[in-house]
Amino acid sequence: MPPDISGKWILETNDRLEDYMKALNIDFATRKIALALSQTKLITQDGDKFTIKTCSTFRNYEISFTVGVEFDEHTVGLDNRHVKSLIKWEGNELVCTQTGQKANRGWKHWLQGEKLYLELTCEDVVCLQVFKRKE
Ligand code: VLZ
Repeated sequence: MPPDISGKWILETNDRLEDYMKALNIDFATRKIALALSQTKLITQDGDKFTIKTCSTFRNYEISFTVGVEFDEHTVGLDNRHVKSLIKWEGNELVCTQTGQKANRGWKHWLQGEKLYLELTCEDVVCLQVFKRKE
């Protein structure tokens, strides 16, 4: 059984988010706003089907996917690129590969203790976010 990462999670710490956004060529103004804001992850998980909403007062971003099924992802409101995304379980980590213009792009989620971790990667930059349960 894969871990259950569903729920409402609030960002606690953020490491190298600005470098990650720079690697994606996100503009200065958007980076400054994004950095200043809190983020909430709303995750629903029903077997292999997931929805992950990344929410802030500035902008929201949502994906829905089935584990093991590649889909077209348009990163509207982030860097606005088109990528092919494939998400798989690798042990207890939920791992996404985003194939497109940017090399080495993807993310992974895992649970550790009471926390939800997210590593966001683009080119040589790795951003680490840690979330705690909300409510
Ligand atoms: O999440 O890829 O949970 O899509 C920074 C956004 C990058 C700045 C967020 C603020 C990337 C804008 C989130 C708020 C939306 C991401 C995946 C893994 C699911």
